[in-house]
Amino acid sequence: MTIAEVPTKVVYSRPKSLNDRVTHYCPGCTHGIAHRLVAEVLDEMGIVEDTIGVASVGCSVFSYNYFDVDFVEAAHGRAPAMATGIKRVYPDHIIFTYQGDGDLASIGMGEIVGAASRGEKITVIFMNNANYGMTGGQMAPTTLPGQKTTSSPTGRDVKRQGYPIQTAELLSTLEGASYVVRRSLHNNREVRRAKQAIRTAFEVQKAGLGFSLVELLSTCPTNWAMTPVEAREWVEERMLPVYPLGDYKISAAVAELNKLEG
Ligand SMILES: Cc1ncc(C[n+]2csc(CCOP(=O)(O)OP(=O)(O)O)c2C)c(N)n1
Ligand code: SF4
Repeated sequence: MTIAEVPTKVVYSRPKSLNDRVTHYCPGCTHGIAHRLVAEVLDEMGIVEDTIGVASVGCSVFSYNYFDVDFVEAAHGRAPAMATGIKRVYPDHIIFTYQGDGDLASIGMGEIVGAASRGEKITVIFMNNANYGMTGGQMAPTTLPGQKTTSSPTGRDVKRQGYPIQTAELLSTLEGASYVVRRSLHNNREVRRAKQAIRTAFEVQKAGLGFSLVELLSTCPTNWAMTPVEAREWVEERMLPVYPLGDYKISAAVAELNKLEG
């Protein structure tokens, strides 16, 4: 048997809704993994033609280059407001925002609280990498106590700069939120669990059940000054205790939907 005759089975290929282009993300950055998971879900649900993404500022500002779906770009923090408007004009479309922690939990905190409390039928993918990645690694609302950043060179002092904002926990207190969970991208098992959550978040929107958000603990090896492997270990050792993974809000209707889908 020649090599050409050996039977092969493709088990891994590029999702159709991800464009074939060179990434601008740093080696070891988990933005790329999150993009892939979202694209896999859009493909599997067959909603690519009906989906509109809203990009935010931050390293993922160029996410519109990677997804082969309609996309708009929002000003800093305004993605949930823009997504709200689009969803109201196109209620049959699937609308998602893709936002970093600087974007969502700092300037955009009012926008996300408003959208969640109103129960807007949008899906939010929220990347928490504990700093402002794109602009050079400054302290973000999510920066850990004691964490050194370019704007907190001696470490975040909670007496001066306050405590980290736990976004999933905060938003889960709002009546309008239907599905709010936190997952992580630091190892293969958690990546699989993250994909399942992203799928559920989009299913919630498809079923018209209201606001859904998946917070994803993410790496920023460049600004953390770590190797990709060290960055993953840092997520596990340092971020998980401050940001426990879990299901923070699952409305009764969403629980019913999950049961139906097994
Ligand atoms: C209104 C406004 N304020 C500030 C900025 C500068 N800015 C651009 S990206 C960014 C940081 C975004 O960081 P984050 O949302 O954490 O995303 P990451 O780059 O870490 O993925 C900031 C402050 C801006 N573009 N617009
Ligand atoms: S700066 Fe950080 S968040 Fe931005 S692409 Fe690089 S590793 Fe990712």
